[in-house]
Parts: sequence; structure tokens; C-alpha cells
Amino acid sequence: MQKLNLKTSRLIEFSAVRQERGNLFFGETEKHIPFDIKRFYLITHTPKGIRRGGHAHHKTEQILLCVSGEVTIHLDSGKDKESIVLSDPGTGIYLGPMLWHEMSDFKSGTVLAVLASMHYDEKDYIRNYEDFIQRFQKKVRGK
Ligand code: T46
Repeated sequence: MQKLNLKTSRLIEFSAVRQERGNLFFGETEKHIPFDIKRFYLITHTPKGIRRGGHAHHKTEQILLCVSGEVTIHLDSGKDKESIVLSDPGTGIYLGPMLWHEMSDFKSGTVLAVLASMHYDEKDYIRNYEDFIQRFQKKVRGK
């Protein structure tokens, strides 16, 4: 399994039941999912060459899970950057708040599922990178 070194992100290994009749993956709050799920959404039919995301969240925590296909997730804590390929439905990636993230290189047929800790609220988004970096630096100085 790939590793993640960023503090506000980690890979989550879901439970798996692999049988001759097929695979079943499951996740439970507390054990795999460190928040109560308030919302889910799916990203599908992303055309070749498209990059999605490009923002951070003030408070929302999320788990990204590639149900089928393959997608690359780019993470930026403000200090460190890391990219990871998601293709195994048994492995999700937890994204904490204040983590800039982008998704690229969606293979044809990719379905990206997202579990979120909060309802959709555009005010929770930081969509400007300079703004994100300024907020990150302010937080670091405040420590
Ligand atoms: C994220 C990454 C991984 C809603 O109305 N409700 C929702 O729950 C969501 C997620 C989006 N929307 C609307 C807001 C925009 O008008 O759907 C439109 C597309 O959203 P956005 O451009 O933010 O999509 P992505 O793929 O860039 O980002 C999404 C999530 O928005 C974001 O929270 O972390 O996936």
C-alpha cells in the first residue's frame, strides 16, 4: 500500500470480504471513518485531461474512495505536497480540514465516492490558493 506522510491526511484500509463470488468492502464510523457522515457525493464521467478540486475546506472532513477506475489525488498542506493514486475500492483517503486538494488523471469509467462530515456549504470552501497559503501561514505564526 502507498503511504502518506502529510499530518492532515491518511490512508484508510476498509474491511474486505473477498470471496469467489466477488468482493465486499465495508467501513464503519469510529473504526474506519473518524466522523459522522452528513453527506455523500459521487464524481463520475470526468473527461480526459480534466482537473477537479483546487480548494481546501475550513472545517469539513472527507474520505475519498475510488469505487472503480483510477484517479490521482494531489495534496498540499501549505508546507508539504504529496500525490497519491487511488484505484482500490478497499482503500480510502482521509482529508482533514485546511488541506488543499486536487484530482487529476481520471481514467475512463472512474467513480470517485466522497463521504463528508458536513452538509454542503460554499462558505466552507477556500478556492483561492493565495488565500489558503496566507491562512496557513497565519495559523503557523499563531502557534
Ligand atoms: C471536494 C472534492 C473532492 C453541491 O451543490 N453539493 C455538494 O455536495 C457538492 C460536493 C457540490 N455541489 C455543487 C457546487 C458546485 O456548483 O456542485 C458543483 C461542483 O462542485 P465543485 O466544483 O466544488 O466540484 P469539485 O469536483 O471541484 O470538488 C468536489 C467537492 O465540491 C469538494 O468539496 O473536496 O470534490
